[in-house]
Amino acid sequence: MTIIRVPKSWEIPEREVTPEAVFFNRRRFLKTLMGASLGASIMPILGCQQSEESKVTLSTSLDKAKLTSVKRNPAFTAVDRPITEETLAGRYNNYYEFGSGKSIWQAAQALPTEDWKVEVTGLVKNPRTYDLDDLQKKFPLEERIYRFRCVEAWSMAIPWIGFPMRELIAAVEPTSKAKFVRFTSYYDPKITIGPAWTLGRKLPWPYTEGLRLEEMANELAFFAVGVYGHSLPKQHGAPIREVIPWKYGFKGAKSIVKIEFVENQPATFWNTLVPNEYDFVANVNPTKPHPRWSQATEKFVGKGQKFSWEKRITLPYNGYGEYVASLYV
Ligand SMILES: Nc1nc2c(c(=O)[nH]1)N[C@H]1C(S)=C(S)[C@@H](COP(=O)(O)O)O[C@H]1N2
Ligand SMILES: [Mo]
Repeated sequence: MTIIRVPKSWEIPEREVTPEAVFFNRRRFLKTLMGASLGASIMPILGCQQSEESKVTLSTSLDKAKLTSVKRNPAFTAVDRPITEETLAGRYNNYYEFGSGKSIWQAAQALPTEDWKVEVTGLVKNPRTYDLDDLQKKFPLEERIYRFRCVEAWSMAIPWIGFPMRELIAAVEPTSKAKFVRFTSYYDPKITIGPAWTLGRKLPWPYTEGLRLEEMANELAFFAVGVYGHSLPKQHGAPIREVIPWKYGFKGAKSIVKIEFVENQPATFWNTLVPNEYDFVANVNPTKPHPRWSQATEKFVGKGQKFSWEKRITLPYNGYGEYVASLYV
C-alpha cells in the first residue's frame, strides 16, 4: 500500500533553514508525489518497509557474540515510554552526508566501514588511534535505553550499546589545558555527497560536534557502537557515534573518525551554518522555542510496528535534569 502524506509543520527539519530551502524541498516533494502517481511506491515518512529489512547489512567487524551478551544497565531502563520499534528507528534518520531526506537509510549503505580507526588526539597525555577491536577490548560494553529528542521536535526511545565517554577520558588523560572536545565524522566528498542544497554557501564539512569537557565526563555521555542488540547500522552512524541524551540529536555526531581535546570552544557544523537556530550547548529545553517552531511538545515515534506519532510534553534536559542540571548553574 502506498501512503502519501504532506509533512506536518513539526517535521520541518534542520535542512529547511531558509525560505529557498523550503521552496526547494517542496518542489522535490511534489516531484516525488508525481512519481508515486505513476505507480511507484514511495514512503518517505510513513510506510510498510519491513520487506526491505534484509537489505540492512551489519556494518562492522564488532564481535557479534560479545554484542549479544551485553547487559542492560539497570540505571537506564526506566523510560516513561516504549522502546521505538527497530525498523522505525532505522528508517527515519538524519544523516546529511547522504542526503537531506529522512529516508536516507539506503543511501547511507555507501559508507565504507572496513578497517575503521578513531584517532584520539590533542591535549591528552596518551594520544592513541583505536580500531574497533581495541575499543571493544578496552571498554566494556553495556546497553542503555535513552530517550532521544531531535531539535525538529520528534523523539524516540533507543536501546544503545556502547560505553561511557568518561572511560575514554580516563584512558587518554586530558591535560589541564583541555576544556572542550571536538568530534569529527567521516567525510569523503566522493561518497558523502551531501544534500542537494548548499544555502548558497560551502557547507562546513566534515560534520563536527563538540562538548565541554565536564559534559563529556558526565555519566550519561555515551559512545554507541551498537543498537537493538547488534552493531550500529550505517544509517545510525556506524561504527561509532556519540549519544548525548539531554541535548538535541544534532549534538550526536555519527561515524566518528577523530576526537580532539582542545582549549577553546570548537566550531561545529550546524552552529557554523545557522548559528541563530543551532547553538553550541543545545540542551533540550521546552521553554526555549526554536526560531521557527515551539519546543514545548514533541512527536514520539514508538507505538507499534508502523509510524504513528504520539504528542508528548517535552521535558527539560529531555528528562535527565537530575544528572546534568548542575552542569548549567
Ligand atoms: N555526521 C552526522 N551526524 C549526525 C547528523 C548528520 O547529519 N551527520 N544528524 C544529526 C541529527 S540532526 C540527528 S537527529 C541524529 C539522528 O540520529 P539517528 O538517525 O540515528 O536517529 O544524528 C545526528 N548526527
Ligand atoms: Mo536532529
